[in-house]
Amino acid sequence: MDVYRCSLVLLLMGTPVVFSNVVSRQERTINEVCHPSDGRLFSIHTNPAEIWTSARDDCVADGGQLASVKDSETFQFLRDFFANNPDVTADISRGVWIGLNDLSQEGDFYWLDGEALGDFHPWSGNNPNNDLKKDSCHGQDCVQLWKVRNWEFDDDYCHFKKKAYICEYADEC
Ligand SMILES: [Ca+2]
Ligand SMILES: [Ca+2]
Repeated sequence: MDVYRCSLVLLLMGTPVVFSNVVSRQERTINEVCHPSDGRLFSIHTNPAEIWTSARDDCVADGGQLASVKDSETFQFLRDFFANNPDVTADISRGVWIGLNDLSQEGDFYWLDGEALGDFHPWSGNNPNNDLKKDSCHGQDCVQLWKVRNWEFDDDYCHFKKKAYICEYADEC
């Protein structure tokens, strides 16, 4: 590990968060869809793509949070939504961030509401693999859904991969 480079990265990460790319709520579009049973509105933000931490902050600034996908109903619902909306699928071809991460402790995945990853965890292939190839400082600590992996969970690089992201807003449907 290159200690100097890692220190520099950490220094940059410590700078104050600036909400310069906050995407304000738009009128309901094809990119917004109601959860079938729990009242959540999912809003799929595709432009601009964001690194995970910026996506997380944008959702919060907008009154929501990066989406939780804690059960098979929600997971299958989103997959069906993507399958039925090819325009959305095209916009999220590089994957879409959700609110699951192991930033605090490697291998311990938590949702942004503080709940630990439960029994439902449709990891794709050999994931989570915390691949270190492109970021030996951190590995992969943030989770995406990606068509290439059949929309199953995949840990990816939080700090430089820019992707679309799903915000959820409680009690909006
Ligand atoms: Ca990790
Ligand atoms: Ca991975």
